[in-house]
Amino acid sequence: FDSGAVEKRRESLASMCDERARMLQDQFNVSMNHLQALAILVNTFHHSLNPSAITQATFARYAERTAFERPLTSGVAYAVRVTHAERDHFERQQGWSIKKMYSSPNSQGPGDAAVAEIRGPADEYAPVIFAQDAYKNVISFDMLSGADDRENIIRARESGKGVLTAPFQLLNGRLGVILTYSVYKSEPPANARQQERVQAAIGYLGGIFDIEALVDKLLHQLAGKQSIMVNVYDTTNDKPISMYGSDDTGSGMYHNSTLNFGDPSRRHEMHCRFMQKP
Ligand code: WA2
Repeated sequence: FDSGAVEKRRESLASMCDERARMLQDQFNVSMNHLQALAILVNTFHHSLNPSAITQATFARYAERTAFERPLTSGVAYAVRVTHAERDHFERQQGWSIKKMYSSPNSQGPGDAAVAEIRGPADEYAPVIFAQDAYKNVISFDMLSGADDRENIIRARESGKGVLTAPFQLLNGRLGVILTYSVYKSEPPANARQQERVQAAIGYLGGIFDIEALVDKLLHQLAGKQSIMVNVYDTTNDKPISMYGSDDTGSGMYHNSTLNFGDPSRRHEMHCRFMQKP
């Protein structure tokens, strides 16, 4: 058949796919910037004031009213650093005790590895103290007790940058990725050593990205949504993890657009196909 027509079709698929990838990336970037601003807000009005000017109620209200600034997130949460020596005092002050995630011995969740790995008293904890209403069920849970959250927190405080988990099953059962910014007692210089950053860390602000629901909403806003099929993958490891879409099989042409979510240690791709044969 007509090779000119095939070429046209290929170009049209490429441009639609690139447009969607760029749009997703922009929305991700906007959300990420606002999470960084929220980390600064918590530092300024919680850690740097005595008494703190933030309560769960005011945090939840502010987060809800500024949610439009973080279009790909379904919520935000803030976890504070607590050493083992501070634990009793902290728990009495809060009126609740620090809980482990995925603590059921029979749970089949992604956290099982973490449960086996972290036994007995830890030397430090990262309990959530503030959360947007949709995630207030995570308040009091130690974010260092789940493998994905733990790795993200450790990378965030060492790097001083926004870092991203792979997609994993959240406590609410949904698939999500978490973007974390560390909060520091005093902002380390840009060239600070890793160890200085780790010592200065006092808390961790996380944005919860509900990729499935929010990418769908985003793509529906685009014309021609019916004509192409979109899949998003975390391709950091050998085995790609699906973040959005289903049934990425079928023959025929497909286009691969790269996505940059700002964390250099993770890779993402968008794959697009036409729904119909020409
Ligand atoms: N937030 C909500 N649900 C979750 C979750 C989480 N982490 N982990 C598993 N289910 C406070 O990076 C710091 C939020 C973690 C931030």
